[in-house]
Amino acid sequence: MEIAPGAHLFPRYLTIERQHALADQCRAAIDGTVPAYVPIVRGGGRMHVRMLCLGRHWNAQTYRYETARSDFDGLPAPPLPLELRELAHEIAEHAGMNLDADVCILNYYAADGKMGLHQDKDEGPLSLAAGIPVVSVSIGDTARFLFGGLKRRDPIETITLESGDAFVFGGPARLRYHGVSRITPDTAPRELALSGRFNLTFRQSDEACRASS
Ligand SMILES: O=C(O)CCC(=O)C(=O)O
Repeated sequence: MEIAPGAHLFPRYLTIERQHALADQCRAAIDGTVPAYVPIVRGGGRMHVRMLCLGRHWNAQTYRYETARSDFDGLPAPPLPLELRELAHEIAEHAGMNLDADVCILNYYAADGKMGLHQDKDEGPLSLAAGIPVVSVSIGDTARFLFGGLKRRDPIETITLESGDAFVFGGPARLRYHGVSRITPDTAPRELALSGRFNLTFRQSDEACRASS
């Protein structure tokens, strides 16, 4: 389903079995040896999610990618598992785009989780100029996803993201503002035994663009 040029929604892209496996993997990751944490952004505000970056770490103070979490505990970002890179590639292909992700930002939203309107623009000039997409996968509780335009004040569309949905924004949609205004507790499929929501966004940084060129 094309939401706008370059923005594609794939409702229930993942079967319940794949959602289950991914939910287990996310749960283990956020409470693993390099656990998810609540980032504090440059202005001093605490984010309303627990975040774990795989592959490369997004530093919430500098807004740059790095190998270790220098804004928090100095631990190295855990590797991005091959099967997750392949999943992101597969979803991007469905949208007619190419993605060789080297980063996955895994966010956990509790009942009061949310994320302000922002652009994903830290992956680097090569990646952004090429319109390489961000691939987003949602697992668990339903989210009210906000999808705006290229300027913060542009009109905003509300999209419901349910468990198993995939959303891709690349090309002319790559820099559109987006965020999450709320999640709806207790809406995750029962089989997942999950309270809250995981969202995984896969990205390709300039490091990966240079490595593949
Ligand atoms: O949780 C979502 O659906 C969006 C996450 C997001 O905007 C981000 O990680 O940049």
